[in-house]
Amino acid sequence: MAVIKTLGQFIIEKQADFSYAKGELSRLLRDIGIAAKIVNREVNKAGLADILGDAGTTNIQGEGQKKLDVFANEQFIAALTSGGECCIVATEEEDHIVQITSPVSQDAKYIVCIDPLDGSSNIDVNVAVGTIFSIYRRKSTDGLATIEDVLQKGTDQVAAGYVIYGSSTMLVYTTGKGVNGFTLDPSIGEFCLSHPDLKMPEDGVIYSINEGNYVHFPDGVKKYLKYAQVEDKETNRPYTSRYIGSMVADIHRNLIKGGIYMYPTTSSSPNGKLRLLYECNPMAFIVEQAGGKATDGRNRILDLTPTELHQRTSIFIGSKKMVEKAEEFMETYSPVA
Ligand code: AHM
Ligand code: MG
Repeated sequence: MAVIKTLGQFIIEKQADFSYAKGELSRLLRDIGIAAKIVNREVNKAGLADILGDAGTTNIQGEGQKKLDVFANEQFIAALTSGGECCIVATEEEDHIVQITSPVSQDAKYIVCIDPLDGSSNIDVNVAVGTIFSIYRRKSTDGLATIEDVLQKGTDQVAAGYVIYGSSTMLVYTTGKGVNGFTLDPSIGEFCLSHPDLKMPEDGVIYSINEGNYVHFPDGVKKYLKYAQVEDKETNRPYTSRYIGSMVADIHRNLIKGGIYMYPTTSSSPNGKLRLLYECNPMAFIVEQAGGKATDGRNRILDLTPTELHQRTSIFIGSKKMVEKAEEFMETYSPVA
């Protein structure tokens, strides 16, 4: 009989990899895993909202029903606050950083950037959504940690991961030593190692982009899309188009099957739509660790310098060869002015 390895067991086994950590990072990852299970429970019940009470209404216990993205945000902040290993949470849901000032947490070593529920517009229609997180070591050595501790480059991440609430729920993470995926077994309530040492195919045939924005795309992207749609047996074209509209789900599929996900600049979002700190950097770290590539069309995502909390960037992420081909088109047809 195959032996099941839970996320908790796996994290403890891997603790030896962190020469600098004394279990804090392991505890932080475990806390995120626990919060993810609670969010999963609520996401699973989302379709019952009309029966149990909609957002903004009052439930039977007299408590207000919360929108799921607000619920997820509170859940992760609560888990990170009570865990004592994190001094700042930077989240998509809050305009400013959340400093955790309790005596145990204010000197904690780690910073967490998180998108608690990405793709939340998909919830109402029972389509996969996700959580994305990124962990940095605090740089400052005294006083309360500040925004400067948060504005670190993607290359400084010590861990990153995502949770996909899909047809099954998975947690995928990296600490810079490869990528491992865990599937939630609802019967025992544990994330179990199901995808050890995930590797992304070097090439693929799937492209994921909101093609409705075509007229607003840079010429490099328009030409790449035409390239993707031309028949050529040798390079398996035309490619297949798949776009869920949940970054986690689109990238997760491409990570396993091979493919490219693009959210370029558009004329209405001249800096791109997706956020560097809690969407692009963590996904870029995971994809690179799996052998893929992530750029803004020209520069490596992980090398970008963040200057503000909710900074946006364009992103081309996925199988190495596909991203390199898209970059070639950007260089030729959308050179830097
Ligand atoms: P959100 O953080 O408001 O949920 O937006 C992020 C999402 C991504 O998950 C997804 O890939 C993208 O936005 C979809 O955007 P669009 O609807 O413009 O295609
Ligand atoms: Mg988001």
